[in-house]
Amino acid sequence: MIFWKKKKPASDATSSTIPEDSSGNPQEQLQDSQPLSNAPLSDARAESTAANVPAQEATTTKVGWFKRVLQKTNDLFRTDIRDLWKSEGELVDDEFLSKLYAILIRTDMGPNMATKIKDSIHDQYRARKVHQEDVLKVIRDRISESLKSKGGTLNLPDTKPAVILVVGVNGSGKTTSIAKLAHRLTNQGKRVLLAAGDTFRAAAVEQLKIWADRIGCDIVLGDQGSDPASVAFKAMQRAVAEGYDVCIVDTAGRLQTQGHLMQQLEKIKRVLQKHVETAPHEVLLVLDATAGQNAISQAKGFSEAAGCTGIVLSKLDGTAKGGVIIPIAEQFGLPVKFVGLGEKLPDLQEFSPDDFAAALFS
Ligand SMILES: Nc1nc2c(ncn2[C@@H]2O[C@H](COP(=O)(O)OP(=O)(O)O)[C@@H](O)[C@H]2O)c(=O)[nH]1
Ligand SMILES: [Mg+2]
Repeated sequence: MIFWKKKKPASDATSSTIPEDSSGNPQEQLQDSQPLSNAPLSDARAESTAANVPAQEATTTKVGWFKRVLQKTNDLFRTDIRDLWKSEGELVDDEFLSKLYAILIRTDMGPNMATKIKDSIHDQYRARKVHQEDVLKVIRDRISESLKSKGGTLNLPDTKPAVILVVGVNGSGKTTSIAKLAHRLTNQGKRVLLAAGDTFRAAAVEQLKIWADRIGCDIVLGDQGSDPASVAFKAMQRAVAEGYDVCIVDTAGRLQTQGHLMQQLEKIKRVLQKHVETAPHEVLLVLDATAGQNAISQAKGFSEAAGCTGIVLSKLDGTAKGGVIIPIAEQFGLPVKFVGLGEKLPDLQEFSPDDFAAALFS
């Protein structure tokens, strides 16, 4: 077991893009580490200088931010919807309604929501001429209304440490989301301790360690192949002893069908509870927005088995089907707490139904 203690403050990170570690050979490890070869991690210099207040975030509104990353969906939607109007006002008949329905479905919002919207337009405008702005307003209103209770912020206790367990399938964006979350909490003045509980791959531990260094937070590491529950144990011991505000535990990717891995998750939870009875306070399920609705639906059983309390929907920037958040919020019965909108540290936003609807359907 190695305790990784960040020595330099985050503002100093420009002097080194790669943290030294106990192996003494960080370069070699980097070459082995698949996730470390991507741009955001190799671009530490540029990012770490901007980490505290990213220029874009500081100068754009939340709607603007959503809009920028949901551009692909918004572009497609706007082109499609514009094509519905041959003249300024279009007659709302069966043909119009079925074309509108098809456009809505293409955003991946799912048949439930698309039907609700279609029915609203039918009820309000049937056999009358309708303007584009009127239809857009109905779409936005119905979505905002339906997602109203589906957003949510982190539910952390006042007592220290708050404990967040992060779960999901391989490659869904768990480790990156943890880094973004730790960055966010650190910027709010909280002392964050990370637990590198994905001990399957050395690269996974290394990946989180590099993020921790860049953020300027501490991390507890386990050796590759070691029991993730023992990493959780050490991390909790330290979080309690040293008064950390938040402890975030990374885990290896798993499927609900992998019984032994689900049991391992239970073991991790029990270990967390040994130190703090009420832990974990959040079990965040990270879902990949680009995975498609079916893949995401399959995670429903997982979320129930793992006792998830909220969703982080990652990679929303990478999809032209940004509407997918709607069926997810409907199906899972869990609040969408955050959305991932890119690979860099500031690319995590609290999910706001109104801002989302405004950005996507305007
Ligand atoms: N574009 C984009 N890429 C992301 C986002 N979140 C994660 N990724 C990328 O997805 C890949 C897998 O992420 P990782 O955090 O390692 O997944 P894990 O296996 O669940 O821990 C990495 O290349 C990340 O950079 C996001 O919000 N947007
Ligand atoms: Mg990972």
